Amino acid sequence: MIVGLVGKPSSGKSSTFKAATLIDVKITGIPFCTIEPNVGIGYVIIDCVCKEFKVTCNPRTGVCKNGKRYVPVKLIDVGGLIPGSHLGKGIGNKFLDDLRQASVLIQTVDCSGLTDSEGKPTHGYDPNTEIKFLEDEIDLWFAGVIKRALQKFERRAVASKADLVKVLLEQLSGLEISKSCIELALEKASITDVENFAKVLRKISKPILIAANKIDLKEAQENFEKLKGKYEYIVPTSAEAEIALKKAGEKGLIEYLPGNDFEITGEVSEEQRKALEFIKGQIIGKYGSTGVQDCLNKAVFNLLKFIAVYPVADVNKLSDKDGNVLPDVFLVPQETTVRELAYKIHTEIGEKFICGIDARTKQKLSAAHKLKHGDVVEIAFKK
Ligand SMILES: Nc1nc2c(ncn2[C@@H]2O[C@H](COP(=O)(O)OP(=O)(O)OP(=O)(O)O)[C@@H](O)[C@H]2O)c(=O)[nH]1
Ligand SMILES: [Mg+2]
Repeated sequence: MIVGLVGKPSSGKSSTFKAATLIDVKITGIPFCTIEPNVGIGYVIIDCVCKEFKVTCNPRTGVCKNGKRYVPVKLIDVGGLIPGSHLGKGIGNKFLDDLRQASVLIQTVDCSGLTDSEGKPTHGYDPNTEIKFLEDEIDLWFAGVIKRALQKFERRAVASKADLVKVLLEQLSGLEISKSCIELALEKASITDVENFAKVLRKISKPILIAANKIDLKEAQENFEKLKGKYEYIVPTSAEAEIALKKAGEKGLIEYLPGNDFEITGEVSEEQRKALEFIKGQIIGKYGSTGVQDCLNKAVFNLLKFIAVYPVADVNKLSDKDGNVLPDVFLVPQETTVRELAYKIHTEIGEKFICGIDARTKQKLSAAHKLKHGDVVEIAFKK
């Protein structure tokens, strides 16, 4: 599962990346600061089932704090996009290809309108323009990839729709697109209009969530009021505030669970207190949180509609074979079947699959049984 951060130069992609991963990447007000992509691990946070089962879990990856489980997701922060990027403008289109593996995109928007389409300082820039051109750039890049793929198979005879799906799946394998996404796109749009087909397929396979960033600025708050009803998935964010809170949390100055409010628990200077009070009053008080955590969670669970499941080796102990309780959480697409989960754990377990066992009911689950969010499952297989 990879989440891609996209946006125009100076919108705050690297700041959002740093806020989510705490990796100290280069951040400046100078456009095209990022050239080589940054890759790191962020977390989606879910209510862990350990509370319900009254056990203490031992996560192999991520952590569990007070029943909140931090499940790792890979984040990629790429260079800034400007109008014409797909044709090689700005720093070119190579880095667009860095997004091939992303399952969902978060567009950071400079909601303050204090930078233009190329990230240069200005006043009163309309963030709608940025949202629109960015989507167009991504769609045109997608269309380019699809066109190249189509050229390759034009020489082959495509007799039926099933053939077309097969060929598209094969040719677009580098784009992390599932068969069901291709089938759905073909139902909605004809392949003969490649640009329109690309738009439809991109929307289904790599949906975009908008992070209305720099919400700590007055201009951004004003613009956000005009934007919020217009887009289905839009979250106000302040990457800068999130970095400040995470840092203060690390130093023990505050008690902070990302995505929530915080409490001052340490010795803070007058300056620090003022900055923290500003974040509390102007951001958390108005929007509920700094928004960065919310973006990741919404991208994975609302846009992609993924679910979290817990594979275990023993439903009675809820553990793996070494006795670690609830060691893993897998993020999988909705409708994932028990057999598909088995294959995700290990190809061999998929091949030798007998049945699944539900930890709550201890009932057997068939290969085709569809998993639900929060399921804890053992896979029985031929040894
Ligand atoms: N006020 C405010 N400024 C921010 C916020 N996030 C980022 N910035 C500032 O915006 C500028 C650009 O931030 P970056 O994170 O480097 O932007 P980027 O999108 O990665 O830029 P490129 O790599 O050049 O494409 C820096 O001066 C940041 O300090 C925020 O939430 N609030
Ligand atoms: Mg950057």
